[in-house]
Amino acid sequence: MEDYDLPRDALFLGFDSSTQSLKATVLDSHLNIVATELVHFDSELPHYKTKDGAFRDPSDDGRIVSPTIMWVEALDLMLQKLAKSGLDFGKIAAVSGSGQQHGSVYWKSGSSAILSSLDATKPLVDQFGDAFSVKESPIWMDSSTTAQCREIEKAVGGALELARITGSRAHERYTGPQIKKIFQTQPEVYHDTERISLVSSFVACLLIGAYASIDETDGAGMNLMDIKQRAWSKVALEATAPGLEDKLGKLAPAYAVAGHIAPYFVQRFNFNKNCLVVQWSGDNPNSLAGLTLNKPGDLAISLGTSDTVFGISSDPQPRLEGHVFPNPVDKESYMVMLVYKNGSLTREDIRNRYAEKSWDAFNKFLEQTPPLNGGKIGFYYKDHEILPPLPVGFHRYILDNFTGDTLEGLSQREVQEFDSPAEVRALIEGQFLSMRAHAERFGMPAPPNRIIATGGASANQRILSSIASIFGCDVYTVQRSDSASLGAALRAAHGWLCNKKGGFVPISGLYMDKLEKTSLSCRLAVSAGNSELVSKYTILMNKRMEIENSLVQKLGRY
Ligand code: ADP
Ligand code: XUL
Repeated sequence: MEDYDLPRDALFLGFDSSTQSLKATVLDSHLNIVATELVHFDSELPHYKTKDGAFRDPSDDGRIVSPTIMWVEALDLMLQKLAKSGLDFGKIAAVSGSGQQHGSVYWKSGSSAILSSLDATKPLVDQFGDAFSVKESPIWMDSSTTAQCREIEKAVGGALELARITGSRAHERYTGPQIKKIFQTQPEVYHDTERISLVSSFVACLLIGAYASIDETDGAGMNLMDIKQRAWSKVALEATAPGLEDKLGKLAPAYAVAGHIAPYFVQRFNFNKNCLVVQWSGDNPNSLAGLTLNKPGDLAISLGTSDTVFGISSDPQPRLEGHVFPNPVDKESYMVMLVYKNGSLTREDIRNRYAEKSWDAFNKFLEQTPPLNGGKIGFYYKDHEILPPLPVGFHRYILDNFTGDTLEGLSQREVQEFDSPAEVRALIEGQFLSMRAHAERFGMPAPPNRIIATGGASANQRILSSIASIFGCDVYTVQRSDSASLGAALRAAHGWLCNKKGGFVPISGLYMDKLEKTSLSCRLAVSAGNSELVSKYTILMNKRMEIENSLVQKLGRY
């Protein structure tokens, strides 16, 4: 048997540069967590005045950005915090990371010189003030590029053709449409940009002191990469902006080494000069790694700022809905995913409006109300939704005489409001009925073999119970809800091992036969709901989809 052991004293560091915070997880060579840390943008870097890590531009509908330099200062602060906690940086054999997907960073011409000559006596934030041609990075929540999406789809031969090539039809938040908007609205800024990074590859640039590649998994979130070839698609590049390939640089597999840690970190924090920086990737792909998802029947549900559902597939069929990415820890298989913009922030909004701003009150309402909510159905879009593509707005319906036994003859009435407990249940049931319906339509397993839940809201047992009842399967959780930074630390170890072996090795070699003894193990949180209730939810789900389809016809954005 191959020797997949990691050096006994070695540590592996994983970051997650997410929407609301920067997180870190450190694993030892037995894959046990030895340190975690978090920098919350709004509260710990208040001078940027972000709300939930971003700015919503009141003058430009759907424009949502984050100050790029805030992510740099967050790294300064994170490293200080880790140093204070006593972490011995000298033992870190490899670092990797995760970034919110799709967000982009625009390096001004000449900035590679800044990266390669960092002054270890100064914080990073003091050295990158003038490095970006666009100071506010568009992030995944942005929905201001509908026109560019339609133009790109038209130029490549239609939405389905673009999905077939790149894994997704054009989506507003995807990086290609974002780049096209910058090229069209600020051509001089586009021309003064020497490199475009994703949030993930951006932080890797800081760590290696040079431009890091975009990895082949997060690269699939741009509408620019051919997912089968794992190379930039000429037709998609041409449909987006001129001279783009040079600005993107080369792609690299997620398990490849981006470079050695820059001397800056060796001098300032005593990193070992041989410490490897493994390619960074997107947050959902890193979660896939951290949850050790490797069976086609398993699904993961991530309840972070966005809600996502994802699984693996060996023969994915890209469609108008959903996304296909190469699996970041496997050379053959793919990751399939659906994404909702109205995740945790919308749950917080409903909690604040109807449940005294408290999760306890929110959960009490879930306890007090019956499953199926007496036929009360809600659609809650605090932000423009991705799935379905509906604009901001709340819509509520009551199904008269709903028993859950038949769809036949059910009619709905639109109402202005429910009582507070019913609002909370309508939100939660609505979110997961929609997720189940779209997952089934996308060809994900129904029912799944099991669901592994992660992300901030997976700490809420009541929400997990609703998921188990609606999907009709067991729900598991992992030891910590930040599976993206955990996955990044695991990928750091994987990249380190691939480098040592001189080529790709299966990641399962790292934890095979010992998963239970590592921090990667998961536990049963809620058992599957009873089958009678599951079939009633199926009726409610089908009715909900009927109403959703008519809302999309009336108000839909595509
Ligand atoms: P991201 O990584 O996208 O920044 P996280 O995975 O850290 O987000 O999740 C943050 C969210 O978790 C918060 O916005 C909050 O609403 C949610 N959250 C935390 N605890 C609970 C809870 N007990 N019930 C429901 N949601 C929760
Ligand atoms: C994925 C997506 C979000 C972001 C932020 O397509 O837009 O899940 O990755 O978490």
